[in-house]
Amino acid sequence: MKILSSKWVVTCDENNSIIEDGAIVFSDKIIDVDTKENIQKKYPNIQIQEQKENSVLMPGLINSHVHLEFSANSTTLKYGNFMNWLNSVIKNRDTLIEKANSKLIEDKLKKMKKSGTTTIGAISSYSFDLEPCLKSPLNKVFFCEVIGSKADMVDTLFADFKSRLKNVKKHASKNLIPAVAIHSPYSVHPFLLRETLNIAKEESLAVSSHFLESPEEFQWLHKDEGLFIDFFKNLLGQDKAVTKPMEFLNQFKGVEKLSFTHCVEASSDDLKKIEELDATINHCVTSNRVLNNTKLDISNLNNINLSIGTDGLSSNNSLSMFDELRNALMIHVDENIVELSKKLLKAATIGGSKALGLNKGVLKKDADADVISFTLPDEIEDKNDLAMHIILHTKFVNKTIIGGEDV
Ligand code: MCF
Ligand code: FE
Repeated sequence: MKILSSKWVVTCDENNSIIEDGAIVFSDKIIDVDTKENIQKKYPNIQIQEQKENSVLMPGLINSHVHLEFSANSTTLKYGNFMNWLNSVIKNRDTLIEKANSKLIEDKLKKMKKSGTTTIGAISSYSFDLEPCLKSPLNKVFFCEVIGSKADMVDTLFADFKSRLKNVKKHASKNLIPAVAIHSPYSVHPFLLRETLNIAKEESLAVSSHFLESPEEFQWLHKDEGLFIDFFKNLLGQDKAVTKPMEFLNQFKGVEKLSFTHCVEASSDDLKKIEELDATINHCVTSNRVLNNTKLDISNLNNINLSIGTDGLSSNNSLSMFDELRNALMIHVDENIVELSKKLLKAATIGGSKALGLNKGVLKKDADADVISFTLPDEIEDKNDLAMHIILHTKFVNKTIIGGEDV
């Protein structure tokens, strides 16, 4: 059992409680959270490790959507328009994937840890990121991706998906959890969609899918029109979308741990359905800005759970969650910055935990003890501004605890 105390303990619980001069007691799970004074009285024989002046303790950040295999990209891919990006991915994919060797991915994972991330939802297209993930102390929900809309390819693609999933299952542990990623409604054949979802439902695996990320995708899925026409005709000999958005969403009924990434072009009916499915929206604000110049209307999500993902370096210049949170603060200009900051910190912790089906992201009795500690540059005038200052000023953490262990 260990005790840490800090000037500020940000719990990220349902009441957004912040404890000034607080402390946490934990082993692999959180045992108690209270003021330092009360903790001292309750556990008089345990030494308290005091954090520095102006320190913050909070749950480790959860990056619910990242493509590590695309980590070699910095200046190669085209931004500004989704079709240009997609064509540039197709052109450069092989070179980029080859460049992203285990060493490079290991290095990115270390940087993610240093910038406050303790858990990732890793979207894996080929399992080339499995080895570095296994070496990293971060918690990984490892999503094996299925992609392919051509009917004559589905058997091969399904077999390949099953063999990747089987291999990930061999390495499953407390901090590596196998899961299923559906690439998107436009790129996955109905057979693959049904069969992979059946596996996920039978085995209670978390599922995540990209959904309605660009205006081009919207036009193609709803009307078989727009810039996707040429792409599908030339590359795949297809003239119609394989699944309509609502048909697609309906397939996910019965999936327990479910998230949809982007959703910037989702209709109000789609959003209603996402809420009914009790699914999360993975919000990737930087990716949406650089690929399409679109943004999710976060004021219009009703009770849909929100989580934050950086997406990959294929659509971001950073895998740091604090960088991503700062971008979100700057992009959502219509929101009150103080309230938005609170909402974003919750999305980056407890929101991500729900998306991935975990028991983390909150400093509360019985939650997993995944904790970060860092210091603010100066004293806080108003406690209500704490979340905002955390987002504005934090780049790196001083301490990372995962499952109760210093890592
Ligand atoms: O989320 C972004 C943009 N939307 C879709 N896909 C990806 C993103 N970043 C990487 N990808 C990957 C995806 O997993 O791109 C590949 C897929 O394997 C090719 S998309 C034709
Ligand atoms: Fe993505």
